[in-house]
Amino acid sequence: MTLEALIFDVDGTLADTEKDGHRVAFNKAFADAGLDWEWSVALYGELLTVTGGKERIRYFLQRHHPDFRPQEPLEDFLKRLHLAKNAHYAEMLARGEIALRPGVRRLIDEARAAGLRLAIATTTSPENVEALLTHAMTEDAMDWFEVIAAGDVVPAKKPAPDIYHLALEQLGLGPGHCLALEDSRNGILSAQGAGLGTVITTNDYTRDHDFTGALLVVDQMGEPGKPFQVLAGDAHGKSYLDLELLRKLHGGH
Ligand code: XBP
Ligand code: MG
Repeated sequence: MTLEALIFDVDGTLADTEKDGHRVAFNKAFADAGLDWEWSVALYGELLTVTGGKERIRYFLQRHHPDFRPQEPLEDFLKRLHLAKNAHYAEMLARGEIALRPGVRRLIDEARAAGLRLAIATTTSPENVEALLTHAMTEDAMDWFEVIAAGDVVPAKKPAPDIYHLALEQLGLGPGHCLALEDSRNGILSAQGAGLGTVITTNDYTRDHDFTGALLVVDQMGEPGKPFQVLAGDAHGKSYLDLELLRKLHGGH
């Protein structure tokens, strides 16, 4: 089966958005709202087991502030706080504070030049995807991705396969013609649930996750002269992730 499309996760895969992006933005939104909550790097690692910003705040309240009662219905409170967080996140991106991970731009340029189709399957909102792509990739990067499956458009977020099912449906392709690029346990469960072969680039939060069944697990995509570290799988003698390696991984799966 030919490889026709690459489907990218966003947070943690395209950029290290969690520790220095979303986490910091959540804390700013809490401070703005007069809440004395502070999500440390370690606590945020625990909270990341829950995908989705609103869902993450709800989980935090259940576990750490079970007696907290907002002055408005909980759903409205979560929505408002989450919007405030995303406003801070967008501002951070506009200030150029978050860059793409090594090798991402190179791989995407190579895939585009080779005529591969590109898609996104993420838990975060379409607005956050747009902010990241336009500020960290390039101004018209939204046009590079034929399909952007994002946010609350599906009933269940990752690790459910819904968002990948939606991306495949919109691409009009079966999973055998695509590969997913992910960074987390919830991400690989979602991609594999939709029948996709998956390549993992880990980050500080996900290095120890269980990536059983991944085609390859590396610590980054790497660049010529900036090799990745292979954590599991066969890198076919390569030191960075390129199309040739992706095609080999795809062919063997
Ligand atoms: C990662 C997530 C998101 C982000 C925060 O999604 O779980 O919740 O942490 O973004 P993915 P939101 O790895 O699938 O891109 O606050 O917009 O949910
Ligand atoms: Mg991710």
